Amino acid sequence: MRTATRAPGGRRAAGGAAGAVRAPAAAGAVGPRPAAAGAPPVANAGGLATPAGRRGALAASGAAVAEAPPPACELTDEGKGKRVIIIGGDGYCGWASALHLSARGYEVAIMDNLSRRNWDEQLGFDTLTPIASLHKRVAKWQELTGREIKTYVGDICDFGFLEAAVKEFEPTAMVHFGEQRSAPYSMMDRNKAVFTQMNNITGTINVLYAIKEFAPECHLVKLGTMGEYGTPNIDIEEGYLDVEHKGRKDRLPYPKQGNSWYHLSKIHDSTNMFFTTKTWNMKVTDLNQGVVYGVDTPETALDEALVNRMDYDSIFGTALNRFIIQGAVGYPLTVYGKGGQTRGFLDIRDTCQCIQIAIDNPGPAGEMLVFNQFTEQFSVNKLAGLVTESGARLGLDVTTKSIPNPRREKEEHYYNAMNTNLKDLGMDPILMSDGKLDDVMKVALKYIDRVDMDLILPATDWVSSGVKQGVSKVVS
Ligand code: NAD
Ligand code: USQ
Repeated sequence: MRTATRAPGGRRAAGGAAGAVRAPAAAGAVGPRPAAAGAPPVANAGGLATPAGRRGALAASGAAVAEAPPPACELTDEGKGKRVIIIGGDGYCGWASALHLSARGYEVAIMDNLSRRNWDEQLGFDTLTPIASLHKRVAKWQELTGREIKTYVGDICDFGFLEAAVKEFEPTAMVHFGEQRSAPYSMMDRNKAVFTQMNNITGTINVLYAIKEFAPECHLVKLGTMGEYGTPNIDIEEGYLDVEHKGRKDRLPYPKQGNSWYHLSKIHDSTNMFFTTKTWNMKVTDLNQGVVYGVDTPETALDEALVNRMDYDSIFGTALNRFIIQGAVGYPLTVYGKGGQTRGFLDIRDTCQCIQIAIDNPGPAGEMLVFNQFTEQFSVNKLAGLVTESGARLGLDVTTKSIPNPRREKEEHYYNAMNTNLKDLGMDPILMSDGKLDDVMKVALKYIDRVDMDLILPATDWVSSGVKQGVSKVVS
């Protein structure tokens, strides 16, 4: 049931029935604003700008950026009766998805060992946005919406922990985001390569056993990645390829060519799930997701305590979010090498939409579904161009600089990936080419004072990193 009635006083009282919740007025916002369409561009100071300098320059130029109005968050009951464990629910995609599902009436539990916060601590990184603790986040969500999100804090590599949680919560679906997901992190040294593969592959095998033993009807929705396919010189299909060889035909898993220990861990997961789906007659959907960008969803924008993470460092920051923050702060966009690297991208709000669609559409038991989860594909150069245009609309002068590529990857290549499965099930994409990047840029500007410029340059080289633990600076 969908309702759009505004709750009394603009906020929902506890109770969790359907309705709408609105964010309070953007009090306490930091950073430059409101905007000035057509305001003069701010000079870039040779790319050596500091956040404070940028803020000053913005103020002096008269360019000011209004925050986007917070969208209304609707509460509905459409997921009623479905019980979903979100593994990795304290992370970027998991947190947004947990709130999206809770707002729609799914009963949600978050399972997370908080390791991601710990890795940031170890490396001296911080998200651009100041994220609250998991416990504060879910308490605030319940206060605003009346909807409870249960938490299980623990490691899915610990089977005893996983078993107890699955037996208690009795999920009808598990969404598995809970992995070490950075390619550069996995390439930093041997320890991190081994850790990434152990964490990701062991965790997924444990989840498969937990479902088989304690929740055999549960549908596993697992996050894979478009990078599993690599960059072949033929079209990328959705999971499977029809092959004719020496007069015989078969439909085979699409060939995989990962380009980091991380991407390879995802390939191993896919192979393991393909095996158990057939062997144990399971319901499994593998989502090969592209690079995600953006920060706010209607749910996370409700309150500062619900804000999602937004990484811009060279290890966990992904290309587009990094470019947006670099553009906001006045740092030249760091295009690696020739910039012809082409990938699939999607807005964080579309990640949420896709997860809901995947949960609601399990395939037949014994047949692993594979969906390519991205909405648009762009080269890195094209992304830099889109961020430059967005900056110009906000009165910011954004420049780009090609820097030596720390990765070993094709910098010019054919790329044409299919993505019709989710659209056929009703996915309605939010396209960045519609000027939607401006809202993300405004979030970056709001938190501009938190940017640590030392985190921007790449720190992991695919070839020179080795057994010795540490970071090899490739650019000084
Ligand atoms: P993230 O690092 O923000 O979140 C991952 C979460 O999983 C973290 O909160 C972490 O603490 C938790 N976690 C990791 N190992 C765990 C374990 N053993 N037990 C329990 N919890 C564990 O990552 P994200 O960006 O939200 O990505 C989520 C998933 O989506 C990952 O599997 C990633 O590979 C995939 N993906 C992400 C992107 C992207 O652009 N962010 C793109 C494609 C695919
Ligand atoms: N790149 C730049 N400049 C930068 C950062 C990246 O040119 O400052 C380039 C990279 O060289 C690469 C491309 O942008 O060619 C994408 O890099 P990325 O860091 O955005 O993405 P990647 O390392 O592939 O990993 C991210 C997520 C990962 C997810 C993957 C989806 O961290 O969890 O699986 O995107 S995909 O790329 O489709 O495999």
